[in-house]
Amino acid sequence: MRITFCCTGTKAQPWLEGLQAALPGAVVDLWTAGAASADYAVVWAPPQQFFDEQTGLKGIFNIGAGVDALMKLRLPPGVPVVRLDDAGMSVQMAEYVCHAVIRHFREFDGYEADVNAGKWSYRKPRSRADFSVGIMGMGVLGERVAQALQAFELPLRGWSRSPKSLPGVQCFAGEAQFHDFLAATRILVCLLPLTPDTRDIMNRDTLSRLQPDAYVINVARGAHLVDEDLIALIDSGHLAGATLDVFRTEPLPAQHPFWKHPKITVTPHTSARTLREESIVQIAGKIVALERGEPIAGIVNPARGY
Ligand code: NDP
Ligand code: OXD
Repeated sequence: MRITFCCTGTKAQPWLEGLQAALPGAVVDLWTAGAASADYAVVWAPPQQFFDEQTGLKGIFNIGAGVDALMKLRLPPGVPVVRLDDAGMSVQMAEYVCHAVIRHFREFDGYEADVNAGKWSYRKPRSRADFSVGIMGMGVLGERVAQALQAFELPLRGWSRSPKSLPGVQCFAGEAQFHDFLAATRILVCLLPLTPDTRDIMNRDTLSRLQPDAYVINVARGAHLVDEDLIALIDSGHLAGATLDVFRTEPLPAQHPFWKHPKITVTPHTSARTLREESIVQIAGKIVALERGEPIAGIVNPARGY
């Protein structure tokens, strides 16, 4: 069995060694233009040429949860595309989102500024009931985030494509319930996949429907958010601010207003990193399962785009 590795922006050698160790019977190679076609591909944002040449693939493994970069390419028809299914990302995402929610709710950003100015000051405790957290995208990551947030007793709501029932979470589904979901949300967390249905989903209209003084946390993809609409709503006072981990252009360009905005916190797409060892175990296990003709989780539905 041949496995080809083509991951833009990723140090290849440790992956090649790890995959080889996990699948000792396989030949594991770094893809080069013109290479013979392999059985399985391990990829992150490969060029179109990769798929044009690799015509014998039986499976395509993406080393991330989001497959939006892959979905833009012409993929070989009928070949399963498999995304990472947690692989150590959900606990990181839970840490990141809980930190951002609590930092905002408890006004730790304000305390930090006060302390830096040498000020010993108190703020009036806020009511938990006023800080309903709404999670858009209740999949592998969204569910784990909701589970983690339950410890802090903030009201929780979740929105997904198909209806769900989760203890302690008020669940909304589909376009018909989107506005109701937004209307009572004070802290909005985006954990949607980027698809034609979700691109630009956080815009002037939808963000205006949130509770006054709402806060936005985007940890999914930059193209979910219309940047200038967010800034306009923060500057007009409708929104309190935002924590953003993902951007339309990454790295975030030096002149982008997000960098210096006093009410926006920026992190460099780091909320849930791909963990190499966990990912290799997952991918190798799924390759073995596919070879045996067994079903696997995490296959992308091309019609849905995630
Ligand atoms: P999943 O596929 O497990 O979950 C996606 C969720 O979004 C599902 O609940 C799905 O609904 C819902 N959804 C999809 N389309 C719509 C829609 N049109 N309307 C309403 N709900 C919708 O993905 P993950 O949880 O694993 O990952 C989510 C995203 O997080 C990734 O696609 C990626 O972009 C991003 N990500 C970001 C990282 C970072 O470091 N910043 C790291 C990892 C991922 P349903 O349940 O009904 O299918
Ligand atoms: C992912 C990411 O999709 O890291 O896994 O953004």
